[in-house]
Amino acid sequence: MTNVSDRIAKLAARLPKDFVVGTATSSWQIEGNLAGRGSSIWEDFAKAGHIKDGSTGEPACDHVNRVDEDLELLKWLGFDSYRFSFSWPRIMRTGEGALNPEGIDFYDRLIDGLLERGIKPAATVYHWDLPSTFGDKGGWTWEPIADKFADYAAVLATKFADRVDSWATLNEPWVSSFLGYATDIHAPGANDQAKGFEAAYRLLLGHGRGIEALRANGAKNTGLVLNLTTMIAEDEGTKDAAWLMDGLQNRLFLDPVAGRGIPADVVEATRHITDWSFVKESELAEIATPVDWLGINYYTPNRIESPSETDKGFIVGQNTDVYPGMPPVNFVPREPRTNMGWEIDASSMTTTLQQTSERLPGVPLYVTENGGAFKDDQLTDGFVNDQDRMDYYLNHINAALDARDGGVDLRGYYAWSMFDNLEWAEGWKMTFGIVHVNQQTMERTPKASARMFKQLLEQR
Ligand code: IFM
Repeated sequence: MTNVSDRIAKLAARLPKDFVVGTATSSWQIEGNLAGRGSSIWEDFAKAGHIKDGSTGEPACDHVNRVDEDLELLKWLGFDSYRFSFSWPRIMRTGEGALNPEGIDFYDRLIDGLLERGIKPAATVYHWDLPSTFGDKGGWTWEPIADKFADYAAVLATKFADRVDSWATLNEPWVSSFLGYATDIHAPGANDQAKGFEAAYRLLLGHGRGIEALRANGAKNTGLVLNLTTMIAEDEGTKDAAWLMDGLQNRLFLDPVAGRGIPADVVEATRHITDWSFVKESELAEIATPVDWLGINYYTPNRIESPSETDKGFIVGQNTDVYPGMPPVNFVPREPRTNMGWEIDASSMTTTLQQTSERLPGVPLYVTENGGAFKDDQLTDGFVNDQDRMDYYLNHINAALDARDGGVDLRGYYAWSMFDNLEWAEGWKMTFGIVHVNQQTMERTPKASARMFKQLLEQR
């Protein structure tokens, strides 16, 4: 293998100057300072014992208290943009009503600090930390939630639209609905397949109303972030299942946004689970409000084959639960895999980007998350030599540029994540950061992969 410096130089040579390179985080995963805000469904979920290592959200990466240090680190690394999310209960403790001045101050400091350092703030309105007050009422299955979300988006735009460069309404609504409502892998853990579909729909409606509210209050450059991927059928017998899985994860979100409504094959395949009576034509029109851009979070392809006597896939036990309506299949991720067990296949990212640009023609795309948790994350003698992660990034950024060279209107790429952080129900067990965070002292140490980004951005 050519050495890393040569690979960085080659990549830098093909990286367009106007191609945005950034890194991403989310509020619950890094902020901490729970006393400074209202409660979210993730604290409730943590208290109920659902987080593998007993993490609670406090101190996470203690980012609220260390924001200046973190901003300096971002500047040192040379990123063009930083993607972060607002914590809804930090803006309004109960999700509505009086603003929380401490929370507004924090995001003012973060956004101003980014701008002072020449880094574009890329904000996400909702990355999963729903106020507990709304969670108690049914969360994303509670009918008024889309309007509550639009009101919250309006508050954010009023306060920050003058300085935020780009806005995403939601991060990965598929995860919110099917991990949080169809199963109990994520908060709130409703474990009800029908609720999974209703939550997906109300999230989409929240997106449609949220984007209108953002724009009405001055926000520019507004979009949505979906976790999309390529479904690979390993045998003839799983071709239909792969298409349905594509429907459940990709088309269920892309089609309504593109104005094509809920995919008919998904409705048909899930009639025994839900009657879809919550869908209204007039609301589909709101969901189809054109977006300025679409973000794609890509990590791994979904490779499936017909079930056999021997379980081959690592998530066979839970396989179709997160895809309600799917026939039994085995997930068969190939080697190499990340610590999460996710197959590493950069070429599938190129395919996902090409496919999405065909499904949503004319809309600029961004890779808003991409990265991996790896075994070589360990801090040794003050250094983390995360060769696996560097290899992953070099291959995937090249794959993203392949899609761009092939005609996809891809405008940027964000590495997930800036920090080792709370990987939701996995707690600290899975670390995706390019910067190591010592869980006791909170000391930040840039890994080799962080230095790789610095070199890449300097050489571009
Ligand atoms: O950590 C998450 C992030 O919050 C959303 N996208 C996937 C990442 C890795 O699982």
